[in-house]
Amino acid sequence: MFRAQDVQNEIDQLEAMEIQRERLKGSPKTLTSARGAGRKRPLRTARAILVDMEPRVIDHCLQKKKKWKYDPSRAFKMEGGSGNNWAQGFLKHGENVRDSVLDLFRKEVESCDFLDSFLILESVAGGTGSGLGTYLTGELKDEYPQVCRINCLVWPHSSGEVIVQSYNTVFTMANLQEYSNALLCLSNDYAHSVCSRQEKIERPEMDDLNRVFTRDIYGGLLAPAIDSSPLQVNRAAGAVKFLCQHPSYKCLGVESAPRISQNAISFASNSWPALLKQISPNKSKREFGGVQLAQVLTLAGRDAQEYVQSPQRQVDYSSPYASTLLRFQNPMTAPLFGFDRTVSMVENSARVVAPLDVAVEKAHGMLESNAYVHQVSFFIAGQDPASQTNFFQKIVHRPWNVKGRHS
Ligand SMILES: Nc1nc2c(ncn2[C@@H]2O[C@H](COP(=O)(O)OP(=O)(O)OP(=O)(O)O)[C@@H](O)[C@H]2O)c(=O)[nH]1
Ligand SMILES: [Mg+2]
Repeated sequence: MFRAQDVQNEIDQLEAMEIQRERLKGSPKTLTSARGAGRKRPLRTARAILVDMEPRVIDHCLQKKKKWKYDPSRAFKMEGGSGNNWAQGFLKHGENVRDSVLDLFRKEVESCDFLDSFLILESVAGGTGSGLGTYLTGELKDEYPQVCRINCLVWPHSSGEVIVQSYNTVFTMANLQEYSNALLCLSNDYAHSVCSRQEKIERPEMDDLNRVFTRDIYGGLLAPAIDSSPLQVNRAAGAVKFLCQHPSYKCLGVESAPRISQNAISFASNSWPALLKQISPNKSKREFGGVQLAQVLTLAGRDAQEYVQSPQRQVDYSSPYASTLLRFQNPMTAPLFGFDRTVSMVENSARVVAPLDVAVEKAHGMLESNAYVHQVSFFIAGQDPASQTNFFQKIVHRPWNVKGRHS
């Protein structure tokens, strides 16, 4: 499954930068203050639950201990994986592991002072993230109906990494439409192009793509921000409530600025209008077409509040296409990712339509030629062949009259 540790890594980096800044200022809070000098801070534990149907990735995550660690008692792993088979993840592993995994959730939830939402990280191409991730999201909906579920879905490269990725993608999207509050679609193709074109990385690796996603997710949804409207949308669940007001429209896309190479950070000087221009809704409309329903823009930087509240801002930024909510980070918060100013935009728009259209069409093509149908049929054995086909039809057709949506 998609590696949640990268989100935490990024948060650590932010904290390290803040410590460095405090250190330069000579603040008594720093680690090198007279009392704390030379002392090692205890490792923090991620508030996360790791689930996989094969041990490799989880073992790797548990071994990694830098400034923080995962709690092994919050990890659930099995042997064998799901063989890129959505049905195996959903129909077989789902029921088998349900009680054990929900027990881990219960323990974690009980240890929370405040529970905003579940952030579920999964890829949609393999069998575990897509199938089991979908099943567990449905169970979380039943167990914790009041808690917002945000699924961060990593879409595979369109060149095709997994032969049945179109099935897996369509099944996941169709079911999560019902189980989730928001589907944040993160495309490996897009992250790859950000890394190679904008960040000038010659051969982007998974870690590079994950860094792009982490920044988007953190900057757009997780970093606490203040909203000057009466809505007070300062946390992820609030932002989702604003973005996904209609239950049929849950697909979100995300964009951040600046996107420049690591080496250029110290030379970068970005004004708010310049940053906003980089993620301008006009550009988004031009590129993705269709309707944009809502946007949450988060500005992070010491003068973000002044800018958001300045009359000049109205001129610099306005979206004729979507209801827009502007948020800003507390001026005392460290700037994000080493930049003095960053802007992140999460939007409910037609972004997902084109890639989803491709996935639906490919899945239909495969279905028509009966390709890999046996994978799913096997798990619904005992039903007559007609109902097995119905199972496909129901899922493939269900909510995704894609071309009719958003446009
Ligand atoms: N961006 C990114 N994509 C990843 C990462 N790990 C896997 N993927 C993508 O996820 C897809 C493969 O899915 P996996 O997550 O490996 O599969 P799984 O959910 O473990 O399912 P099974 O292997 O069938 O048990 C491919 O499209 C990969 O490119 C990651 O760390 N970052
Ligand atoms: Mg796997």
